[in-house]
Amino acid sequence: MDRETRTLAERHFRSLEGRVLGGGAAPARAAFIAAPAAFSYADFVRGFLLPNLPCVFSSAFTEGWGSRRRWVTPAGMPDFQYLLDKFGDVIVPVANCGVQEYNSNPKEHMSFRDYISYWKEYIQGGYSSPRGCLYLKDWHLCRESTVEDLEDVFTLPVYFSSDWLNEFWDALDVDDYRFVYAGPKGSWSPFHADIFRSYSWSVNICGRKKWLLFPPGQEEALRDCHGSLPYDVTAPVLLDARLYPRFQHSSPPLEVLQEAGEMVFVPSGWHHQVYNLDDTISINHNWVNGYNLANMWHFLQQELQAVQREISEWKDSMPDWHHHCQVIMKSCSGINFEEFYHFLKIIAEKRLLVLGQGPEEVFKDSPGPGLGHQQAAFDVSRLVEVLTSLITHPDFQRVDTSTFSLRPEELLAQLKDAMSSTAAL
Ligand SMILES: O=C(O)CCC(=O)C(=O)O
Ligand SMILES: [Fe+2]
Repeated sequence: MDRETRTLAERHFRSLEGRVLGGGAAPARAAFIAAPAAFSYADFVRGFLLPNLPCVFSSAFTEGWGSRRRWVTPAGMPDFQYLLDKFGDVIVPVANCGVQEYNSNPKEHMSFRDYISYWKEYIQGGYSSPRGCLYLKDWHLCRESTVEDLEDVFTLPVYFSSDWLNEFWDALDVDDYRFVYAGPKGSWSPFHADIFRSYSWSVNICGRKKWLLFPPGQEEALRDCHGSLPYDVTAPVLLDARLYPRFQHSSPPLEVLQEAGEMVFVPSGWHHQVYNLDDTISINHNWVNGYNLANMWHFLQQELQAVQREISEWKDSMPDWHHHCQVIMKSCSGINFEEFYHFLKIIAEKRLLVLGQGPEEVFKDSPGPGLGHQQAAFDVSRLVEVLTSLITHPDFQRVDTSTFSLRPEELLAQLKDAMSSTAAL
């Protein structure tokens, strides 16, 4: 990140005064970025991260990826034999697209070998099977494969390289948000927004996808009379004004057709529904960084409020009611306020370390926007804003922080110190 982009981004967040990145109305079409050489990280910040808008990168951006050469036949189909030789024994999660379970699909686990036999049978059966349409989703390929098998599968595009979510999980070595999706023509993902209001990027290794994208807030008009969001935004039942009273006032989604090799950027909080138009394999990552951190924090506060509403009747009779709300939140949302603090702390400590180093050390291993001083300084400014809000939140004040290795107030003081010394960088 250069000085000018940092100044622009910091000014943008100051002008928001704590409000989160929104979406406004959907543009008529998503921007298409044709040439890697003509598109810098600063262009991505200005054009898409700050306004929180989607875009599509041409296949030239993924031209050199090993997966695009090795996983695909000359006819553009998944190379089943190659993939079986590499990953046949791996156990993968598989969703049944034809069965609705709440707003998602039930999942089972099977070997990749069994999934490929199913897929071939599905194609031979004219894209139909008594087993239904099965979709391999959320396969943690990176975590579950050897370094050799992953060699040159993909190269993380610089635009997505500031990724605190995966940085955090890598530091703990227990999870990640790097996925492979693979499914036949007709498989699809129901309407949703991504976990913690993260961004997503998605590359088709082979095949094509159709995306229906809704800017943040527009999902409100899609709620049914009980306030629930739909499973399928194209279902005819949405036309029934008694069940979906606001649907007639909703705006049509932004439609994106993603060709093989192309890369889609999904901004924070945009709901979406996705169809595989061909037999398709994609690599999808979820990521959070300084630009959508406040969106994540805002989302977590909403999640806690939802839990509190749900068990409000026990507020007076249940000892430790607030603590129970945090426990429930952790099991429903995967994270609670304490863990969010831990996430901020891990990233903050790494940025403080970078700012304590000389410029030669910092740039040694980080080409492109990497983790240079300007990026670390910007990250610290975002951490200060969100940590200040977390510390002053009444529900965080109820969390027992006495056993934490670093007290939140102390961490905030260190970050503020660092921030004042980065002003002149
Ligand atoms: O490709 C799909 O089926 C879903 C992808 C998705 O929801 C995402 O990348 O956020
Ligand atoms: Fe998604």
